[in-house]
Amino acid sequence: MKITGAKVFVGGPGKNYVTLKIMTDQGVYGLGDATLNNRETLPAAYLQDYLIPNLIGRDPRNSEDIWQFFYRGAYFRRGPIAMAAFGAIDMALWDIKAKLADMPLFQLFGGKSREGAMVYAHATGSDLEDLMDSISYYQEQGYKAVRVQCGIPGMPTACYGVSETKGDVKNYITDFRGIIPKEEVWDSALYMRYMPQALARIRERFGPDLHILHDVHHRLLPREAAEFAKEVEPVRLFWLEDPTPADDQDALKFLRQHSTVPIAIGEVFNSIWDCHELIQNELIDYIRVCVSLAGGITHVKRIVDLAAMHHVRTGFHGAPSHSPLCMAAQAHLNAWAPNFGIQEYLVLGTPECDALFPSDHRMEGGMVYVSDAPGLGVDFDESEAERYSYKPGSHPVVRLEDGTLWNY
Ligand code: KDG
Ligand code: MG
Repeated sequence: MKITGAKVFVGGPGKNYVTLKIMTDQGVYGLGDATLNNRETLPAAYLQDYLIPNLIGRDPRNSEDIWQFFYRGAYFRRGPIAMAAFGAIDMALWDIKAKLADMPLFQLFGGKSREGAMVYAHATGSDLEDLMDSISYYQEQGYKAVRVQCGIPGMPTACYGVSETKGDVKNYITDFRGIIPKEEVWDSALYMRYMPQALARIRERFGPDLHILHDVHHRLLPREAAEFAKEVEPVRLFWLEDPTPADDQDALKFLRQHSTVPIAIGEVFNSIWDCHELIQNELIDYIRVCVSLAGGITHVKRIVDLAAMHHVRTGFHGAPSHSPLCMAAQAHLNAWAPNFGIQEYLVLGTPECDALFPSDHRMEGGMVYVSDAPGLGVDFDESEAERYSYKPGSHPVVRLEDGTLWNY
């Protein structure tokens, strides 16, 4: 069996999904996602210029050897662009393998450990009242877990994960006005004064059963993060995400000495080498990598297995930029993983998105139920894809009031 060709598409409804399709001489094809939010053209170019020419003629069933060939062959290891490109190939090869076996992908990992996998939604508000309405909305939809982010009185510009005006549901992660980023201003002292009591009021209003998550988005210093984590302990958060910049792993040691709040980290990681110490030293509770940016199923499964040995559970990244292909690969891992924790889930199912990526993965009552179709269980409609093209976008850049550059 041989790979005969591969194509890359960039675009989607309000997103720049990077979709890879690998074709074989037996008519079976595989699909993968290489979307690197706001840098989408780069994994696409890596695939087109270097990886696809090296795929032609290879046996697609040898996904491990192909992964090693690209990873070791690049010489310059890791990094989000390369790992996203390797990840898309790997995802597509697992899709092919499962289609050949005529099985849904989770069967190749060891079958199902659960029927439904709990997901969390993003509740957001320009202020606390607005956020409370948003939480109620998701609760009414059946969600058992919500991430809560709100505007902070006196903060010079919008905080991470919130819109500037009441009820506005704009996509606050990508600004499609161009590649020159918007600049926001952040004040850690205001945040630390306001947010703990806001979280306490949310717990009071919604009672003990709702799973409440909160994302600090790398904005606090280690000492501040420890103080914040200690203060929010009575809220009993499901998790506190990215309390400090994730690249300083020692910061977590200090936080751990001061608080028992569950910690989730890893959406910016792209390899096991970024998180093995955090996992082995049991400094985190949830690992947030995603299949598309961390080298695909082959590599992420290694992270999941290491995490399982250290009581660290999964909480895969699933921001709005993740395509239904990445979310499907994660749905299969979530169905299998003995150490599944939760899945971030932003509503993908617009009619346009469903037309581009038809599938019967199902979300109901705050749980995702994985498809039983062979492979990833998601298709890609190339004629629909012709409607879309790349749109330049950017993340905001954050500064302190005196102009010092800070972490988005
Ligand atoms: O592209 C960046 C986003 O994926 C990130 O800001 C989203 O923090 C995020 C989350 O938890 O989904
Ligand atoms: Mg996050």
